[in-house]
Amino acid sequence: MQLICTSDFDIINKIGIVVFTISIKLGKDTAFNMKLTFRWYGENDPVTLEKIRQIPTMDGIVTAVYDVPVGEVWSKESIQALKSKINAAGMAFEVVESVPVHEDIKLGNPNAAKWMASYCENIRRLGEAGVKVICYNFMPVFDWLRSELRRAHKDGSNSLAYDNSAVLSMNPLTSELSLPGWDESYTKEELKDLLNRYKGIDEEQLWRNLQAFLQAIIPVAKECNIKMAIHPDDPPWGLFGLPRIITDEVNIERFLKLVDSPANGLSFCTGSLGASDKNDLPKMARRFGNRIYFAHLRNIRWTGERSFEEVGHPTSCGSLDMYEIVKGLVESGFDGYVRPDHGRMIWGETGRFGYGLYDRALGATYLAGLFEAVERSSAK
Ligand code: DNO
Repeated sequence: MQLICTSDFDIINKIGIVVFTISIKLGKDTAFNMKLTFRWYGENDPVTLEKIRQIPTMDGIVTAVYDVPVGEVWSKESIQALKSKINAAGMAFEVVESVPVHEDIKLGNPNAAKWMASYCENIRRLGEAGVKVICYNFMPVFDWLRSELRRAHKDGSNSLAYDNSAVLSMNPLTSELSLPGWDESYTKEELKDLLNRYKGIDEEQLWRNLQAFLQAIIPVAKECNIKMAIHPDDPPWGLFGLPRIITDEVNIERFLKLVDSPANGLSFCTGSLGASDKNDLPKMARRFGNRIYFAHLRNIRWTGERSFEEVGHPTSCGSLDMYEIVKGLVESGFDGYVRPDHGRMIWGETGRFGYGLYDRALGATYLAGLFEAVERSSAK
């Protein structure tokens, strides 16, 4: 205090230098190994890069080229444009979610080879642009699926929810409901045709098709210094007679061995795997930590047999022990990319379901705090 009041310019200058040195040191000591990222849906996303960059400790953006049909090669210009925008906003572009897999590959039909070649070309182009991790999934026809988009909570927020009986009562061919994950680009006729084509595909056949895909892409990913990170099935059980296989510990072990390479890894999505109360997530985080390259960390609350609703990220808000999950990851040496996942809609926000700004930003700072605490106490 006394020193600061002095008018001696030199002393103030020295203090300035001292203070600066201390803050750098503090910054280092409080940093964590994981890299915090946020999903951004491109120019049309109301959650802008300028807003995202103001979330404390935000390192990078997770996004994709959205205007190219599934399976086609992304232009180098589009990839470069994404990278430049993200870098100009002060963040890194090192994770792509997703490069989607064409249904012909999952079906293992004669066109699969052609689509795999395009997939490999996308890996090469993304590698050239400095991308380090590519997230994808191998769920037939539907991606993530919910029965409700705005489940109301007592505190006035709302979120996505899944009620098994509601889903079982639906027929994807006749239902008028449009749910996230249901590809609206299919007409009813196309969807019917696609579902029919899956009739001969059971879990074992899907495993074989996945293995063929991995055998084609993993060597290319390795060459390009990219880690492939499969996203688990959400929810982790078969639906409408379609097989789902990235669902639990045993199957993930099997998946990693299909092509046992460091380039073949996981996106660890706690909300997806955690929908099944049989999945012990802290144990899985520990067991697979060295092959987890991307973590989607969010909480859910079980509401009945195969039913759940999405809640705020902290442990006390739901059924998953986020602290033990992060501890499991850190102690297994995880130093990959993390992103908060689906948020509730709070503070009157409207927008893309699960992907508003506010609750995901709260989730991001919560996760940053958890990692800082766990990493610093584990280092002792
Ligand atoms: C949902 C997302 C998934 C994920 C894909 C990865 O919010 O986590 O849609 O992006 O399954 O391919």
